[in-house]
Amino acid sequence: MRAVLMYCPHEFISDNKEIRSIYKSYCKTKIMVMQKLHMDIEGMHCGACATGIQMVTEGVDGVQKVFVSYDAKNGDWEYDDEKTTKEAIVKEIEGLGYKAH
Ligand SMILES: [Cu+2]
Repeated sequence: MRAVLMYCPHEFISDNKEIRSIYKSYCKTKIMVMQKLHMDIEGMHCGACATGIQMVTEGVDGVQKVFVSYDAKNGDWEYDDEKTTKEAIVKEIEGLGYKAH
């Protein structure tokens, strides 16, 4: 089943898990706030490396948005922290032979 992303009109985006859970219980709207993750990536040697990391991590269940930059040697992810973890995303990247931290 695919998650539907809806933002509550009363809600503000917070990185704080406790604040988000308070909002989740308050609001009648089903809220799914994505966890934001920024990591540096070591070992990329061309744009295809970035594309590969992007495609593989997009395939992780719960990952909603990915942008990997070869030029900046880093990436940004948005994921549902009830479905996946930072560790799971890192594991996929390491499986391709890169380091992410
Ligand atoms: Cu490459």
